[in-house]
Amino acid sequence: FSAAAAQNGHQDSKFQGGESFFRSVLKSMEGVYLSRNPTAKAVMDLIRSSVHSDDQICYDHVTFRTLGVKGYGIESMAKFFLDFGYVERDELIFPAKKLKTRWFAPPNTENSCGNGNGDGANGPLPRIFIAELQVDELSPQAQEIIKKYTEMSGKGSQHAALASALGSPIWEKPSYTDFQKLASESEYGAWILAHGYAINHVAIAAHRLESHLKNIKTLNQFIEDHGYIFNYEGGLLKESPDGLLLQSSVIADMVSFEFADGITESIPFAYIEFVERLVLPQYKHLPHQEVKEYHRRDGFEIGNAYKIMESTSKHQLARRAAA
Ligand code: OOG
Ligand code: NI
Repeated sequence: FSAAAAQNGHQDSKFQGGESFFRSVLKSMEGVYLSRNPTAKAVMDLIRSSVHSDDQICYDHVTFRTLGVKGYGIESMAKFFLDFGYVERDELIFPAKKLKTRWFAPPNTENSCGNGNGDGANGPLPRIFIAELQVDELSPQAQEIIKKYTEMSGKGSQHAALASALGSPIWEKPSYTDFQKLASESEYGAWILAHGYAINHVAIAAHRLESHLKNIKTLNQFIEDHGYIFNYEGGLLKESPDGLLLQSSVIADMVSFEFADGITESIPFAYIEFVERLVLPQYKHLPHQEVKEYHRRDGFEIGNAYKIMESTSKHQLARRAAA
């Protein structure tokens, strides 16, 4: 492994354990995401159908949302990934959203994107981004609602990966009243109450596509031309201060959800994101075919993330209703 990777803060971690099993779990999580979010699936199919036949979609990262109640937070979901060789990386704090997040770098496997090794969950392993709602900072009423559901789940949080792979929250369905009350204070919390450990979004690595769509601006335009509605919070393209991390997202799908008290309502589920990681200035001279993922801008950016997470907000979703 190269010195360049080390300089970039990239740790060389080896995959641990049964890779086929790990990928089966990841594929099940992906299956839940694709089957319940028709827009995410359609956008992926659109990209696949438009690029040349040997092109593949690589996932930049996969995101989960958790509740900051002891035993239910970031660590509950992280455990599965750490057990197979993922490495803990940076924490980001979002005071205005009462959120804390951490991301995890994937271990090395043989798969690289675009060479016939497989795409999606079969491709290069994605970064894992896990958010945690700081429940202690919410009102006593909101805390009470959340704790009612976490408590009824017993030891369920020890099986977060299983819950995600099955698409089944570890607690019983919320009542519409509880969901609404919590949503009025934290839409983020209400989302977790309804969907639990299901994948919140998958981000496609634009820079790993082979066609002209590898430029995120071209990709955004292409998808928008097909009628999909982007999250315009802070503008369509979210750009890190160093200019090297570019992100955008199509707003979440609405799904029909049957609450415990028999009420059925349409609520936001998952969304799809796009990421372009530019080559770091010190590797600008490298010929394109020699550029590896670790030569590119790594990590996440707080300013971008604040805007991306609005992809499930009422405010952004109203834009589709108006379109
Ligand atoms: C997380 C949003 C942040 C990113 O790539 O910065 C994010 C969320 O919606 O919970 O995914
Ligand atoms: Ni993301």
